Amino acid sequence: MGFFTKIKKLWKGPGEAAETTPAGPARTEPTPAETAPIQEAATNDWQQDLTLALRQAEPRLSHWLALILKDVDKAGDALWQRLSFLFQALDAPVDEAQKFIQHFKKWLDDLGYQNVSEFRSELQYRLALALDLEDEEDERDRLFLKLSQGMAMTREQIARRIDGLLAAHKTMDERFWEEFEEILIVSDVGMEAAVKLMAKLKARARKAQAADPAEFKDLLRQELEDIFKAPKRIQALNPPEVVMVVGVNGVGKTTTIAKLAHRARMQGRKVLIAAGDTFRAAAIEQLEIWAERVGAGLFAKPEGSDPAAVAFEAVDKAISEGYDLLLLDTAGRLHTKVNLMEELKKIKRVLGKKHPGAPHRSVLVIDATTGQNALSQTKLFNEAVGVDEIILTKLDGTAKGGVMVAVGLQFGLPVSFVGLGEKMEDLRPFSGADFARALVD
Ligand SMILES: Nc1nc2c(ncn2[C@@H]2O[C@H](COP(=O)(O)OP(=O)(O)O)[C@@H](O)[C@H]2O)c(=O)[nH]1
Ligand SMILES: [Mg+2]
Repeated sequence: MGFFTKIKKLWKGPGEAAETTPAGPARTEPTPAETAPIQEAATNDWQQDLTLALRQAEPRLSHWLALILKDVDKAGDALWQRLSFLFQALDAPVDEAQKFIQHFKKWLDDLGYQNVSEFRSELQYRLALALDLEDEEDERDRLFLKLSQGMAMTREQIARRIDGLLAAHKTMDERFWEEFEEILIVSDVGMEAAVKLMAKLKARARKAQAADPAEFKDLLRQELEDIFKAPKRIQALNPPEVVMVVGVNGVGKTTTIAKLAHRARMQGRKVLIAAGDTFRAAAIEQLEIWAERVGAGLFAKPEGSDPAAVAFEAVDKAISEGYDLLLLDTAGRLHTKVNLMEELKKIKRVLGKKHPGAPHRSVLVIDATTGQNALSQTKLFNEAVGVDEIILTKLDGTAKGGVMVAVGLQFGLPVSFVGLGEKMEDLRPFSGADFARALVD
C-alpha cells in the first residue's frame, strides 16, 4: 500500500540482510536504464559508501541521508541521481521512486527552495513516511527532540517549579502535595484535573511505598504515560476512510488537514479533501491551495453551500473515484454555537447514511495556546459529535501545554498528533511516553 512498504522486509537482521536480497542493496551498480550515468569519478565514493551503509543490518535513515547529501548543497541532478540510487538499492519500484522525486521537485519549486539547509528536514520527513521508517530509532529520536524543543516553554513552566519543590522537601508529605497542586494549577492543568492527578499520584506513591521526593519524577512520568496510553485503533473496514475534522475557528483545522493529507500522500494513499467550511470563500481557496500543494484531490462547492451536501457529494466522489482517505474540513464559528453543533450532527448523520461506518473518525483540533478553553471546547464538541481523537496544535511557542494533561485526564480521549509548527512536517504522531519524558526529565 505505501510507497515502499516492502523495504522493512529487506532488513530482517544481521546475516539475512543484503546478501539474501536479490537485486536489492547488495547491488553496487544501478542499471543504466533506470538511473542516469554518474559522471564524475568522485561520485563513486558515495555509491560505495551508500552501498556499504545500506548493507548494515539496521535501517538508518539519517545515515543514508548524510551519505546522499555529502558534498551536495543544492537541489539538482546530483541529488536526484543519488536519491534514485537509494531507491533502487532499496529495490523500490522505479515509477514510485520517480514519483517521489517529481513531487519533491514540485514542492521545492512551489516554495522556491534550493539549498539543502532549507529542505533537508522535509526530505528526511518524506523519506521516513515513504519508506515506512517513522518508527525507526533515529526517527524516534528526531521526533523526541522536536517535541521536546516544541515543549520548551511548557517544560520551563512546570519542570523548574517541580525542581524547586523537590529541593524544598525532605518527604512527600501533605505540604509537599499541596505545593504540587498549586504548580499544576498555574501550569494550566486546571483545578479538576489537578485534583484527579494528585489522587492518582498519591495512590501510586503509596503502592510503591515511595516517600522520598527523589522518586517523585519517576512516579509522575509513569502516571503521564498511563494517561496517554494510546488505545488500539480499529482500521476502517470499508474504504474510503472518512475523517471529519472539527474545532473552533483558528485552532488549525485547515492547516492540520493539509498536514494529514501530506502524510497520507507520502504513505502512498490517494487523498480527497472536502471543503466543508463553506462559510467563507477564503476558506475554500485556502484548501484549494493546500490540496494542490500536497497532491490531494479537492471537493468544493460555492461559498454558502450546505455543508452537509458537500459531505454527501464528497463521499460519492471518494467512492466512485477510488480514494483511500477523505478528510472533511468543517466550519468552526462559535458565535452560532447551537447552529454549528446541529450542523455538525447533521453532517455526521449524512456521512453515515451515504457510507456505512463513516465518519470512521471524528477528530477534534484544539489549540494549546488557549489553555483551559480547550476543556470546554472538548466537552462541547464531544457532546455534539462524539470525538474519537484529539489533535493538539501550536504546542510550539506556548507555556500552556499542561492543558493536555487535563484533556487526557478528564475525557480519556487519545491524542493522535501534535502540531509543533506551521510547516507540513510539523505534525507528528503523539507518544505519551515522549510527552512525559519531555515534560519531566
Ligand atoms: N505555530 C503553529 N501554528 C499553527 C499550527 N497549526 C496551525 N497553525 C497556524 O494557525 C493559524 C490558523 O490555522 P487554520 O488552519 O486556518 O485554522 P482553522 O480556522 O481551524 O481552519 C494559521 O496561521 C496556521 O499556520 C501549529 O501547530 N503551530
Ligand atoms: Mg479553516
